[in-house]
Amino acid sequence: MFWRRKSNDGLPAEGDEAVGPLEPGSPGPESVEPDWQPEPADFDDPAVVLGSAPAGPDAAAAGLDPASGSMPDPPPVITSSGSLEAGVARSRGGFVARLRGLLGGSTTGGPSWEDVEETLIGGDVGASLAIEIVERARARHDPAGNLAAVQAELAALLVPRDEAWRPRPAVAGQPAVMLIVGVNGTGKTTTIGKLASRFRAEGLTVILAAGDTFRAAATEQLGIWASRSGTTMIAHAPGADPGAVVYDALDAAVARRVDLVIADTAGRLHTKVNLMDELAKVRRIIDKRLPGARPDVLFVLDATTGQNGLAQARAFNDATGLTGIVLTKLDSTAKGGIVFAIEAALGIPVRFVGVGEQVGDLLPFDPDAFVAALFAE
Ligand SMILES: Nc1nc2c(ncn2[C@@H]2O[C@H](COP(=O)(O)OP(=O)(O)OP(=O)(O)O)[C@@H](O)[C@H]2O)c(=O)[nH]1
Ligand SMILES: [Mg+2]
Repeated sequence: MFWRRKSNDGLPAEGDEAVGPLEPGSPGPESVEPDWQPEPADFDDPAVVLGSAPAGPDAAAAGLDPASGSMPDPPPVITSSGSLEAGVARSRGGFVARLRGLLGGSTTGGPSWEDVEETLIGGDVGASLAIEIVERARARHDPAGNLAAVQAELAALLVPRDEAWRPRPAVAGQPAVMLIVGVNGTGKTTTIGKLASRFRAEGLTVILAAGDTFRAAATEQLGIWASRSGTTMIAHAPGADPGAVVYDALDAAVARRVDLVIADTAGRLHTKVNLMDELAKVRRIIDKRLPGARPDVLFVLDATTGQNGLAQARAFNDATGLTGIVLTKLDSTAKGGIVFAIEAALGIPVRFVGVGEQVGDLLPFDPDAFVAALFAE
C-alpha cells in the first residue's frame, strides 16, 4: 500500500487531495523489483512523517504558520557562513606548519626530504603519494623555493572540476537526486540539513527522504533539519525498506514538481556486504523510478578517519558509483592531507567540506582556495 497526504509545506502539490492508496494500474513501487514491497505508511504511527512541518502550537514554537504548519516564505537564508581559513586552522598549524619549518627557511645544506615525506604521511597524504610528491617537488627546482614546490605538487593532485557544479536533473522536468552515503557517524544527516538549507536559500524546492530506517532517532533528527530548512521530509516507520522510502520521496517529488530530492541513508561499515548490497539496491531503485536520473551519490567522509577513509570510499564507489565526496569535520583535524589522498586515488572530486556543526558550516570545495588557506602564512 502506498499513501500520500495533503501537503502542508506550501509547495506546489499536484494531487494533494489524493490521500489513499495509488490507483490500480498506476506505476507503483511494485514495478521496481518483483520481490520488493514498500512498507505501508500508517498515519497513526507518530514515526511516519509525510511533510515535516508541524501545525498548531508546535508550529508556532518552530516559527511556522500555526494555522497551516506551512514554512515561512521566502525560504530561510543562511545568515552566517563558516570560514575556510578557520576550518583548516588545525591543519595549517599542524602538518603544514611542520612543512614550513622544514622547507621555508634557509636551505643551507638542503632540507631533509625524508622528514618532509614523514610530515606528509603524518598529514594523512598517504605513504606512496608522499614519496611521489617529494620526488616531483625536488625535480622541479622551483625558483620560488621548496615549500612552493610541495604546495604546487599537492595542488596538482586535485582533480579538475566544473566550478559551476550544482545538482541538476538529468531529464528536464524531473527532480535532481542526491544520495548521501557513508559509514556511521561521519556527518551524513547533518550534511543533508546543511545542503537542504543551502539549496532552499538558493530558491530550490527540496524533499528529504528519511532513508535511515535503521536507527529509531534518525528520522527525528532529519525532521528537525527539515523544519529548519523549510523542506518536506518523506519517512516510513522504523525498520522499513529504505528503498521504499526513497521511491516514495521520488514519487512525491515528481507529483509536486520539486527541484531536488536528497536521500539520507543509514551509516554502514564498508566491509558489511549485505549492507552495501542494500545501498546498491537503493541506487537501482532511483534508476528504475527515474530512468536516466544520474543521481549525485555523495560519499561523506569524516576527515579525522585517516587512511582508512580511502578503503571506505573504494567500497562505497563499487557499490553505488560515487560522483562526489563531502569531507566533514575538517575543523577537527590537523591532518587535512586526506583531501589530496582521496582525490588522487579515486579521481572523484570533493564537492563540499564541513567546517563545523552549524548550518552555514558547509562550504563548496574550491581547490585553489583550499590550498591557499592551508598554506597561508
Ligand atoms: N566539528 C564538526 N562536526 C560535524 C561536522 N559535520 C557533522 N558533525 C557532527 O558529527 C556528528 C555526527 O553527525 P551525523 O550527521 O549524525 O552523522 P551521520 O553520518 O548521519 O551518523 P549515522 O546516521 O549514525 O551514521 C554530529 O555531532 C554532528 O554535529 C563538521 O563538519 N564539523
Ligand atoms: Mg544519520
